[in-house]
Amino acid sequence: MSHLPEKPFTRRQMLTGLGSSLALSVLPHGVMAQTLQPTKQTRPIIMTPQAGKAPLMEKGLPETAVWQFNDQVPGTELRVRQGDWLHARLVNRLKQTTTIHWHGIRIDNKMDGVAHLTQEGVKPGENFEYRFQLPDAGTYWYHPHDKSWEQVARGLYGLLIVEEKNPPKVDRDLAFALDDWWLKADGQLDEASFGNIGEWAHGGRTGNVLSVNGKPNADIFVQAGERLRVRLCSTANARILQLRIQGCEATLIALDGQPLSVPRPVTKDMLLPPGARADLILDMTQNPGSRAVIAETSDLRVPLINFRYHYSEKRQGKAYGDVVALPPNPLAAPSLTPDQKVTLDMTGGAMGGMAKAIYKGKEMPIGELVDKHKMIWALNGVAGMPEKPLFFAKKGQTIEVRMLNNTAFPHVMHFHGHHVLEVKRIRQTRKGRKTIASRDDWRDSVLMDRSEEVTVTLVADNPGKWMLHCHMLEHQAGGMMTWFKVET
Ligand SMILES: [Cu+2]
Repeated sequence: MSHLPEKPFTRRQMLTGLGSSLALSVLPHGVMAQTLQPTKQTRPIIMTPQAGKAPLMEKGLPETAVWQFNDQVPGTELRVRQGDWLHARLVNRLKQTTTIHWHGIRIDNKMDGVAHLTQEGVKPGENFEYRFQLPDAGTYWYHPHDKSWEQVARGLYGLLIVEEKNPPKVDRDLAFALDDWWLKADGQLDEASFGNIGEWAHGGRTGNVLSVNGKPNADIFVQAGERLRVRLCSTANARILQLRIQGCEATLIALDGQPLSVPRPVTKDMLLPPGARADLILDMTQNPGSRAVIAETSDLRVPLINFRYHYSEKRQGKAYGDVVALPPNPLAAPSLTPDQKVTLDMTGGAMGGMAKAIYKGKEMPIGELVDKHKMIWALNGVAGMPEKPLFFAKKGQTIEVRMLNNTAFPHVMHFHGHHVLEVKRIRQTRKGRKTIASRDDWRDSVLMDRSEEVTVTLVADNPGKWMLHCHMLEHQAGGMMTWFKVET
């Protein structure tokens, strides 16, 4: 297997080469996506994916040819109230089939937007009506689930915010889609890297340029003493973002849309894998004139969100008290004695030693899998969608899923239509296998390091056919996917 190709440029190199400087860039205020508030919605929101251009790089540099919803990256930021219905009409102006998947929503199965499982891909020029209720408050997103390794990487995604009936008191509520792009020196997508099997077999297609709501970074002016709610969503197709927050007090209040039972102060770098979300309360505790930042620290090492404290006086008025937990969403608690226990054995990839797997019902050696079918990963020995689901559940059953990462790479396992509770995590250390304390956090996207074993439980209470796959989109395309069925 070939090694990962070198990325041609870091953004700093690219900017230096083009005579610009990151340090000089100041974005105008107001970098937020367009917002629609369909609370009393009678007509559908029109969602149009099509080719266009987006200003992903610094001002004055060329725009990037992308695919985008409603002429912007990210697409229209949708804000609805918990319990409301959303009616969206997909109008496909791409040259290939597409869908919209509403990531993290415990949705009516017919509306889940998974091509070939819950609907057929919508053909070019055709429409599809999505109409569903939002049972949980929180931070979610939408993206195609049809050739998503290409469509999401080209810019098709947007944020979906479901507001609490009584949201916590903050001065501002800001949402950011954080993305990772692989651009050439001319600012255009490196098209040759799409479908590169070397990327698929390693950590997925990670890029050389990051974006915040479709811009190189965000500049937010704040007043000392302000309290912000900041929603972060990783729309990267493979990069695990490592985020460092400095210059303010950060408290984590929700993950993947679901409130933490006890908010946690953020004291070290936070990992945000593809598809995951984190809701934070940021208390701007520094003095006027200071700065705070949310920066990426994995390898690109760039500031993503800059908070610039005004020189004015501290915010007057009543000080905020301790950060309190958000009201929980109506999720059923799993039984301590599961009705079924299933195992998910993850194999394949570079340095994984997978010799063979079943593909479309036929066992074949790794050479044939890779060369003929671009399959390089397997779940329980099957590459690609298996004919039979991982499990059948009767509605309301508690299912325990023990996931074994027998590969040399991290993965982020995404459950559709349900959220899961981690009950056990075993990590491979130099001293042997070590059990890590599990938090009682609900997740729809579970990050697993190489060689880790993670056991989760879920209440299978949402009838239908649901996908379970790695959200590193090249891993999914390269075989890491399965499904489960919940009966009515
Ligand atoms: Cu993966």
